[in-house]
Amino acid sequence: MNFSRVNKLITQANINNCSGFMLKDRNNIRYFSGYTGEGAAILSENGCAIITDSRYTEQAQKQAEGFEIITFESGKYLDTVKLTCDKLNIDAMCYEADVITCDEFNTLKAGLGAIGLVPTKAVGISIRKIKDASEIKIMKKAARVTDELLEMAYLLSKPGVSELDLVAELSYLTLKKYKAESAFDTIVASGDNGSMPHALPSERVFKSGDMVTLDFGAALEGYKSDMTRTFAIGEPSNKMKEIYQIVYDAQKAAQDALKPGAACKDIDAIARNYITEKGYGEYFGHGLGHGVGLDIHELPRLAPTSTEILQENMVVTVEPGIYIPGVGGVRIENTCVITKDGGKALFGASTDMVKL
Ligand SMILES: [Mn+2]
Repeated sequence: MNFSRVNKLITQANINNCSGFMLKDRNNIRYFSGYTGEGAAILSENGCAIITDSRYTEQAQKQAEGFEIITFESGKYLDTVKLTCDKLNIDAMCYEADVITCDEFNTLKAGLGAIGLVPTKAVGISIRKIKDASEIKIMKKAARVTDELLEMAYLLSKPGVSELDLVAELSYLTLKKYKAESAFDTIVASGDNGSMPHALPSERVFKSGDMVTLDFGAALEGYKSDMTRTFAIGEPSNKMKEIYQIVYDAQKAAQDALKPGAACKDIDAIARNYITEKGYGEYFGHGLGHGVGLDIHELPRLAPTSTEILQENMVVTVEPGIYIPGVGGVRIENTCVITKDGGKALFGASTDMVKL
């Protein structure tokens, strides 16, 4: 059991006048217990438990060291949760109001009788904002895999290859060569498809003169990396070169400004103001970046409305873009760790324009 993590969660329960915390979010359960399967986790000062069904009993016993593993029988889930709370002397517990459905809540409330339920939002993910040394180590490893996959993407991308071909090849290599998972559904957007920031990969084939946006990442032990590069097949148009240079400069300026104590909205503004000054503000609609970890989108957010301050050992993306319908788009993204000396990209890959 990772006592430091568990104690932080129990402290949050206490602040909410609760003696226990119930987790349903799988990445929260994973972070606090090590268990990666389905079920619920209940954490308290008097002990911690995983409640699951027989498909996962053995796995939970292996993964969740220090947790009591309780297998519920079909139809007995609520009874088992209630018995576990009684056993751990929990009279009120926090739950993740932003994770469970209304239906789950109503069922839980009806089944738990006098045990109080206190709604909380984003507690687990807030604790997860600051990464420890073991997390940063595995994220660096995932980033190196992503760097190598990018090199292979460059070798594979040529006229006649389709967006879906590239997605399929990268997916296979991720699993076969690196025993890793894809961090999320890979985005490949070529030519004028590039104007859609999250375009669905299609059967469109690359043509000479295209720019191709590739947004992807490898995950190891659940920890994700998030990279975007926009590269050229042959010689792109002058317009696309102009846009590339603006996004490149915006990305670099924002990344260079990362440091502990900086306001997330100010980092966003560095890139956004630059792109606006160059006349493309209306073509950059999304936030500049987001935290990354077990989830691909975590806290903090780098966006105009963010109220958060960067701290050492947060891991965030910096990913400005310009997207022009009928023309195409450019996005450049690095995942960066905040160190006391500033932000450091986890990737080795250059953000210079690559022409294949
Ligand atoms: Mn991203």
